[in-house]
Amino acid sequence: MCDMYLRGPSGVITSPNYPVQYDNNAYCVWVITALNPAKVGLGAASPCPCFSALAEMLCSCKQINKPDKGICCLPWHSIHINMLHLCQVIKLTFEEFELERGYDTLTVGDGGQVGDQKTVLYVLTGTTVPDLIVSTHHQMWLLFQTDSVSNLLGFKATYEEIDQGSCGDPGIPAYGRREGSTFRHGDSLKFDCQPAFELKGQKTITCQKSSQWSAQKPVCVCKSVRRRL
Ligand SMILES: [Ca+2]
Repeated sequence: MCDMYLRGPSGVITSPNYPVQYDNNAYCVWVITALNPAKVGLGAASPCPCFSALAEMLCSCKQINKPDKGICCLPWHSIHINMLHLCQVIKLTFEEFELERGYDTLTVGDGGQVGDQKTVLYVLTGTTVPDLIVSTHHQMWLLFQTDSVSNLLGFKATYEEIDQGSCGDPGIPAYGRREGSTFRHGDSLKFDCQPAFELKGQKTITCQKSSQWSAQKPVCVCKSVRRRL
């Protein structure tokens, strides 16, 4: 339950016991690996950075070291390695999030080395539902740690494989509008709110090379109405 190796293309991750409170002294690890065979296509684009690591994982034959000539021994059939297109990364979207602030944490990292400080993307805690997180590799790791007192509801998140080079769809704020509908590196999205609502946060966010948006998507809050006495 607590140490799980998950595969794409999609799935759900919850804290232990969810939707009941998590345990004290929890230490849970998840590693998500993108693997969508449907994305393996002939004559696809040139290999991306995630390519070799994933190919190594899939293949055991030695020819793997000669990507221009080698044959990759995929489980379902053999295929010329230079024709593979396996550039999928992991998008994590939170639905609920409730951890004891500062004492219970969910650390999210890029790649498959759980706990590697160099690969930490976010250390999440508290009760604000985080925005989506996208890895830059074909793997993402999560580490859930709690202390010895006080436990809350925990978290529920869904993961999904998406094409590398995207920050993922951050959604549209309730009572808001969005200009822009592409989420590739360098793309920007502009937000505004319906009448009677005002925008809190950044009006424009940009998809950065790190596959993270430059800021969280804004929210639309009701304009304060002054009462006449
Ligand atoms: Ca705690």
